[in-house]
Amino acid sequence: MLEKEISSIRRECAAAISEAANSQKLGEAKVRFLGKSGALTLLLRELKNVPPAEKPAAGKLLNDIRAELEAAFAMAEENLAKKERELRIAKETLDVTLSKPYTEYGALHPLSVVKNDIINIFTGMGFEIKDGPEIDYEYYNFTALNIPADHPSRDSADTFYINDKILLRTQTSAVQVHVMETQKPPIRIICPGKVYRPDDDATHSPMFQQVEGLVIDEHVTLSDLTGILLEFAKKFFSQETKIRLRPSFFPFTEPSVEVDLSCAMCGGKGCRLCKGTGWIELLGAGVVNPAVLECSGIDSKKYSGFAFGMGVERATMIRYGIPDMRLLFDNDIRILRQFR
Ligand code: 2NM
Repeated sequence: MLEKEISSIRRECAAAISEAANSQKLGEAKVRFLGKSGALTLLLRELKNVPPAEKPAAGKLLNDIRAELEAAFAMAEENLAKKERELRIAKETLDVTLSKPYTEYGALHPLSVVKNDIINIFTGMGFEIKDGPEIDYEYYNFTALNIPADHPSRDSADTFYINDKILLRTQTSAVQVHVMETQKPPIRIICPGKVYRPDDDATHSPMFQQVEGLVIDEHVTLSDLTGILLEFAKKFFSQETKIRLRPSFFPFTEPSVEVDLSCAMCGGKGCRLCKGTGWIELLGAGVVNPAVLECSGIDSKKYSGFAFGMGVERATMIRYGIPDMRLLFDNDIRILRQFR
């Protein structure tokens, strides 16, 4: 009796499996035979009506057929899944010759381009990049640079103070003091970075970027400075660029100079960019004041140095003829697109 039912379930199940055209149909068939109220489950419930003597054999028979059916379903599931996967792959096509959807490319901000250019020119001449804290002691920003206690640049109208002794650096030369304190000459470094001053108009921003350079070794002179800056000017603007040094004053250099570049836009004839003079001021520089060297423990009888500083925003405005610094910080997409 039991054997007959089992063999008919086995037959029906085999038929159902071979008829199942897809995974879903197969799943439904599995429920019909092995589910909570499936044919085999119902048969298992009949076990309680079997005479005790026949129970062990009947139980084994039912367990065997259950295992057999489960295995049959598992194999069929695997076969169907494989067939369906192959079918899907065969149907899928990828036309690699189709043009892709329009992509808007990003680009470096002009300030980053210019800063990188400046850095690359100087590292190409053997300068090392150094950075330091944007919040620093007034000692590093002023005192160690020979800037007197009553100097106007120390006023709270020209410097952001955190407290009496701590401020937002106004120049990256503060970093150079840290280097001079801890490193023996020869020193050949540039210090790119953000600096802060309470100015805000078409040519000043409360945050701007500087690149300052410092070379200290034996027998370093103003001629070395001139040569390095001429080379920089040619690489940054064009091979035709000339430089001009005018006397100036900084507490940290002696002598001090302002460095002008011949106007690349008009070739020196005079135009809007150079305001008719043929020259554009880009840098401050000079021979490092011996007092600055001594203050950081460098023997000024043995060593001398030169230093220079320039604003990245100003260099960017000059290179691209940008009339207002705020255009570089507004991030108006119509401006930025022009630098892609
Ligand atoms: C400038 C102009 C002139 C300068 C001086 C030093 C140091 F640390 F050696 F004293 N660093 N940078 C310097 C000199 C910076 O920027 C307009």
